[in-house]
Amino acid sequence: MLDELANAVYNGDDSKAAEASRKALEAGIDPLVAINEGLMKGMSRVGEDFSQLKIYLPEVMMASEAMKVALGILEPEALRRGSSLTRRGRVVIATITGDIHDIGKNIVAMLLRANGFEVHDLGRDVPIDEMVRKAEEINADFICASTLLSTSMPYMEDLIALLKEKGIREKYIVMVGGGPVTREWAKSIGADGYGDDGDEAVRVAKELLQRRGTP
Ligand code: B12
Repeated sequence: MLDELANAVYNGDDSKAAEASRKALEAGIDPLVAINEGLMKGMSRVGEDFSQLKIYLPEVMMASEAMKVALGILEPEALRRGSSLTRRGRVVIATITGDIHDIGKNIVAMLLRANGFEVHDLGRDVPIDEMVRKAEEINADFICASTLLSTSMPYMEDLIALLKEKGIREKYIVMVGGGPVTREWAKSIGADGYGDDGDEAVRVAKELLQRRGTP
């Protein structure tokens, strides 16, 4: 069944993606497992084949549409299951300036929500001053920035510089992630946390919040 989900994404088949998602839920598969071990496997095959020029942008767009359709079915169930958890922290998340990739950011946002975080998702191609403005407005604990484009990575560094310039760096836990972002690079720009995938993002967020002394 997980293979069916992966194949539906890989083939960019919306109706199969919807059907496989419903079947997985009916069969009692945890929606987070369906996402991580089904949909994400399909998308990483898309990524590999795209890099090797075995497929082109239209196929990638179809795959991301199929992934969104499937997430639309699996996500509400994942959230329903996580909704009994207590609030763990307030998060502002966005894909940073210049970048429209949002599948990974959406997954991180969804997993954080499913784990009890209050998530304010600002979308994609979001300027850093808008992220900071929102964080100040809602008194956030976290600012999370995602990018898949190496050309947008410098804006993450600018985000931290902007917080310092405003004298509010210590108010926020800054986490970064996305394809070209590495643990080492995150550390080098002074980010507080990094996650290779959504699961790690949640684990690190919980650890950082605990270290800060917030329940
Ligand atoms: C799908 C896709 C697209 C879709 C995006 C649809 C959408 N709504 O997101 C479309 C077709 C629109 C697209 C467009 C483009 N793309 Co594109 N795309 C991809 C592809 C195939 C998959 C990306 C993806 O969704 N992965 C699946 C998700 C689940 O993984 P993820 O994003 O990495 O997220 C996980 C982790 O990174 C982490 N994470 C993510 N964010 C965060 C944030 C935090 C805080 C934390 C802790 C963790 C975390 O957790 C996530 C969940 O596990 C990649 C190839 C690849 N190998 O990644 C290329 C890729 C990212 N694209 C690329 C490019 C160049 C482009 C274009 C510029 C192409 C063009 N010439 O127009 C445009 C972008 C234009 C723009 N201004 O943004 C390059 C980027 C190269 C680079 N490093 O700069 C890649 C790597 C392809 C390649 N090999 O060349 N793309």
